[in-house]
Amino acid sequence: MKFKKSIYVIISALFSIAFHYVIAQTGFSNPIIKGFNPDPSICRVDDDYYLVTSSFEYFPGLPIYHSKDLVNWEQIGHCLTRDAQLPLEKAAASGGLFAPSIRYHDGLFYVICTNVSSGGNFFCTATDPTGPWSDPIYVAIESIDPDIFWDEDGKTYFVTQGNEGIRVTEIDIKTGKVIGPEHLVWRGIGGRFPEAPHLYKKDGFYYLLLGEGGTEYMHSATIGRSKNILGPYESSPLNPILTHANRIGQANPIQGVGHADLVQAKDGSWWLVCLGFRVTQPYSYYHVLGRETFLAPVDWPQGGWPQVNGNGTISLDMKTATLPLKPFSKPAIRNDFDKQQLGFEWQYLRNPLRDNYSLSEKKGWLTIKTTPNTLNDAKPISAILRRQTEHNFTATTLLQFESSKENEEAGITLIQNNNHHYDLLIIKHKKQNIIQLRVKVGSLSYIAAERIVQGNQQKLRVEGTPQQYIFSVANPDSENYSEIGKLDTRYLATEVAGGFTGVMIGLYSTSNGIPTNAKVFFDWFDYKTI
Ligand code: 6LW
Repeated sequence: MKFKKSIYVIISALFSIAFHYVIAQTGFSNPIIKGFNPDPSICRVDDDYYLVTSSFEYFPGLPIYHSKDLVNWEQIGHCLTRDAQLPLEKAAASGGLFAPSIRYHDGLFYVICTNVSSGGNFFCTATDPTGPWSDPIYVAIESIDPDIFWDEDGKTYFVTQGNEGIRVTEIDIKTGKVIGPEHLVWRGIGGRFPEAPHLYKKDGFYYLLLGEGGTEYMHSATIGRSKNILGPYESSPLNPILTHANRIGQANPIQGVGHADLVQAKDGSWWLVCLGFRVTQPYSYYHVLGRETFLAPVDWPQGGWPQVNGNGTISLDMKTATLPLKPFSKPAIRNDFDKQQLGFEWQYLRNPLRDNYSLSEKKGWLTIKTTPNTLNDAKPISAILRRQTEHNFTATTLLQFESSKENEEAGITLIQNNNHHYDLLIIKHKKQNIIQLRVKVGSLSYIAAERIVQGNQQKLRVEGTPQQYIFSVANPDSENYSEIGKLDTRYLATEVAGGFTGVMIGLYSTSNGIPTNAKVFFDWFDYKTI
């Protein structure tokens, strides 16, 4: 009997080792969500993971992603899809929605966020993370980076950033009403901008995870713990538990890592999602893709401190065992505009002028009506935009432009914000169609190249490399692209343009200040990454 039992123990141990090395897969690539997707927050419901990132002045707001394995993610919707939920009229570039948090409690999903341009802190709820989400329930606490923590005694706390440190305040979860005093609970380890708080309870301790150092090259994640939710919090001896602002991080192509959230997988393993940015090359100190979402394994022994990926750094090529991988199918390169709605990847700048877009007016084409507002205005414009997700990409569109007026133009733009964009456009001048490559970098604005083209249809193409964007055109039936010009990527970098977003690729039309309501048609849009 004893012998049988030990054979059984040995066989199951062998199975578990085989599972670890054979079934659990080894290695994954970072970032897990590419292009402008900062401030990630994550929650798990059984075998499913949900993640939300910030979206600033873009509409709809707060993309929501789903995964079965933490490595492969698919967007399933947005939290804020109705104008009433997301007023963005007053949102300048990088205004609007700051860092969100996503939580699941008692059968309800919660997204907690701040609209810094209107209304402040709020949370929304949904029974299904694909939506619909409730209207915002506002919470009268001035701050950013809010989270909600449900304590075991039934009390609910709003956890937020504060200039002095992290604050914890009891609220009524039904109404959002503040029902207790604000407590400053921890200042972190002394880095600038203690923010991005998330609170967890484990092994009898409250753990408070922070971002510190600001969201640039000094960024980090730190953690403290306390037996009492209101503190005092003791700093981890491993702090900062994540940063590249040190010697081992100095040559890393990922910089600015910080602003993190923790999640425990069903198998008991712990993981961290965080933001970081890929510089255009090591030591270049320019990034154009915005802050993206990264994943790292966490070792968190019982009663001990969490340790991120061994030494508190992450890499593009992560050599670590993952959960069994469940990839999604890859998105198609071509968007033919033959569906009734645009895909989740498309965004508007501020609340959309809905009458200006149609997918049915000219079948199989996207119709965009011009507005007087231009790409230089911090206003709603006539454009659909998607993230640049890799340094190396090709974006191409076929456009039909039938304007007879000199104030009307349409084209493809690479836009970091309304003061920093490169536009490849078609415009009428002396009855001729002219292609222009236009630069807007702060107070500098000029036409870098121009050329007369024949006919009303043109293919416009942008190729991206880490250092340059290459702009070219071709006739509708030709694959023979002719180069219009090259521009440096660095002048669209966050280090030049400022702000919290990343480069977006847009299809747009404008009537340059004069209300004319012309129409421009886009047949398809190809986006290919290399
Ligand atoms: C966000 C703050 C931050 O609210 O940047 O990286 C701000 N961290 O936590 C905007 O994303």
